[in-house]
Amino acid sequence: MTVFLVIIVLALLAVTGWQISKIFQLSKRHDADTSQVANDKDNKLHGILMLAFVIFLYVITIFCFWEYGRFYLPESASEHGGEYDTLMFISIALIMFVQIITQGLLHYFAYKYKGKKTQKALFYADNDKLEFIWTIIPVIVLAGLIIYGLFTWSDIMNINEDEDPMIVELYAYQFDWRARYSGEDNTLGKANVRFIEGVNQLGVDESDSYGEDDKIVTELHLPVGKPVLFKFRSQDVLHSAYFPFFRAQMNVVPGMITQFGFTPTITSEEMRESEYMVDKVKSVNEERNERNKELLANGEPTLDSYEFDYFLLCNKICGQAHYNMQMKIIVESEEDFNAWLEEQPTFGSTMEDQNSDSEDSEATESEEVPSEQENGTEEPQESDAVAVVDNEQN
Ligand SMILES: [Cu+2]
Repeated sequence: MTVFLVIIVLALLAVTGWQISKIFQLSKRHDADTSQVANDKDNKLHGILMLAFVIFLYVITIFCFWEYGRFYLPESASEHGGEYDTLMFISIALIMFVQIITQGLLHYFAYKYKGKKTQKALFYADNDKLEFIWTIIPVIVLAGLIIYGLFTWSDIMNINEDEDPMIVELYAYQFDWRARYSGEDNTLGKANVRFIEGVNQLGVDESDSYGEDDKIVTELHLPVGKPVLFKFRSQDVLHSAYFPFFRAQMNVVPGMITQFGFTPTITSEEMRESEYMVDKVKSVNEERNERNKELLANGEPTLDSYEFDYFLLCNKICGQAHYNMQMKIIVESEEDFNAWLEEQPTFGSTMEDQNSDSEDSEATESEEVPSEQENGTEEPQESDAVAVVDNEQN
């Protein structure tokens, strides 16, 4: 209803404006210049407007850098991140330099050579030398940027298998993530969505012995300074694994495995203590405190105070709760990591537990009738909905 009212008000305002402009035209004196051709006065006004516009652009650019520069990400927390940031910085610096000069010249010339009654434009067909210069300079600069970018790209994307990276699967589904560590053998067991059933949420193949020691977790822990190779798998639609603090992103595509590897260099604790993060957390908490005052006044529950953690996010709009798709990442020392991983149950033991549980419940079900299922209270298995998705892999 509000939208409808706003549209009506806007339409009425437009009609009013149009009517007022007509009144102005009618009320003009008869000897006024009604020609559609621009005169010297018009040209001067437009020349000044051209200059004013480029000055406005420069002012707003400087303001944005000044005001919003603090929203840049902090120093990269991965080994390749530095290379990535340098490439980004050089590209942006070059673009900024060229655009500031060319935009300035463009608008200045529009002002300087504005139309005058007494002046006639010079007919200047072409100049081979000039054209050669303004073609060859961008060609050299762009070729340099592209070659530099390609080298950086292959540096980042080519995983050095000699470094013996730790293999971790990241599994995306609507709307969450799971991580699967490959265990002692550093080899992931085969998986396929057709095997999804009960606690086997990722569809790991029970008959594959490599899968037995795999560990499936809801929180991603990484040892600092150790290369990790992620294998991405999607259960349903296209997702995108996005690690902003590690300068990494990879599409997660149903039916295929994509991969990306990096080496984390800054632990969660170190990042929390960095000057950048201390300031950021402080300002977030100040805002939350302000908000809490309002919430308290309204008798609503207040917000917790914020503490920094790395996050893995989904960067593809994959459905209604896409914004909710995030997984905490903890970068820690190798000892802490090993201690944590030690505590996680293996896939083999989880399946054993399920099998013995179901045997128990089968035994009790035959005694106690009716069971939950017959009452229709049990939720349908997720596997029913996804088993049709073909996700062959090895
Ligand atoms: Cu997603």
